[in-house]
Amino acid sequence: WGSDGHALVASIAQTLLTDESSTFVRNHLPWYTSGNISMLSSWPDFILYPDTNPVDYLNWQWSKQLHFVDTKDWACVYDREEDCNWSSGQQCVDGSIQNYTKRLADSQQDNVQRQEALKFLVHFIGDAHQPLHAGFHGDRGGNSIRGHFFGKQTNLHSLWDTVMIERRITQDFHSQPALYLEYLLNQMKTQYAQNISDWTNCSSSDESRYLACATLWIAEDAKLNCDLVYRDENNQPMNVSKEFELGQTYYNTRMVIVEQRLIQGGVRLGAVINKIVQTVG
Ligand code: DCM
Ligand code: DCM
Ligand code: DCM
Ligand code: ZN
Ligand code: ZN
Repeated sequence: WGSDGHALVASIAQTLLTDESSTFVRNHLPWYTSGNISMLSSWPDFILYPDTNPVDYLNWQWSKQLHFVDTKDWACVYDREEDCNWSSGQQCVDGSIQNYTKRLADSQQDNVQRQEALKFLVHFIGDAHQPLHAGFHGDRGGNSIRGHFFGKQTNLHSLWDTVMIERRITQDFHSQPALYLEYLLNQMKTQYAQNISDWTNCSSSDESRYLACATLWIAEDAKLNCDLVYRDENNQPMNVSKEFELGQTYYNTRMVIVEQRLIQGGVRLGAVINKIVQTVG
């Protein structure tokens, strides 16, 4: 997601934190945030680029691949052993979520390490819910699929990261992300109230022993990609060899999914932080 998406996921999570968790995040973030997890939710993107971090961006390039994973083909299946470089250190969004939940829960880690772990975790649980952060191998998560949205040049990844969300906030919420947050919180409490306990469960997955079920979330991304993300308004598959022309129909039908994923990401991030704080005691 772009900065709006990450801030929304973090703000949704913030409303679900227990009192103990609120204190915990305040103690594991810089003082100037007052424990507001959305304030540094885009920090992992911010450090990567010369325009936002000219002095130091080269030192953070190792973390670039932790934002996503590529699946092998059009099978809509995520294979964690193969797709997440399991043998060479699990350098993908799935492995990084497992890694940073463990570090945050580990009181042996020093405060600098745990602060960094919290900032990464808030961001990566968001990215794990952007379907194209588990895109097909060979199209750079949709960055290589170019085309037009309402006549304006963009690519499929940016469309899902930022363009659709910004359009929604501009058109329906007076360009105010805070009003959109209120709307999403209301959706969470009404439309999706029945789903929350499912979403915070690892269900049948063998991940229940972990603090976060990232493998399951990424499997959901893979399925969404085949069903909806990589399909145009006539239900035809999209790929790098052809420019797309998308507008109102794609926007209407996919925005519902964007919103569901933002809410899911927020609900799960809140639950994971609460679980970590319980574990630490
Ligand atoms: N970004 C940036 N500077 C760049 C390229 C991208 O600040 N030169 C930001 C824009 C998006 C975010 O990174 O908000 C997308 O990051 P990702 O797709 O890794 O989540
Ligand atoms: N920063 C950020 N995201 C923003 C705006 C600013 O991550 N949207 C930067 C400001 C500081 C840095 O993050 O330079 C704070 O991180 P640290 O305490 O690790 O230096
Ligand atoms: N990205 C992705 N999958 C890839 C490559 C990149 O999801 N295989 C994401 C990470 C960034 C965005 O796309 O958020 C832009 O990447 P870059 O800055 O490498 O162009
Ligand atoms: Zn992205
Ligand atoms: Zn990211």
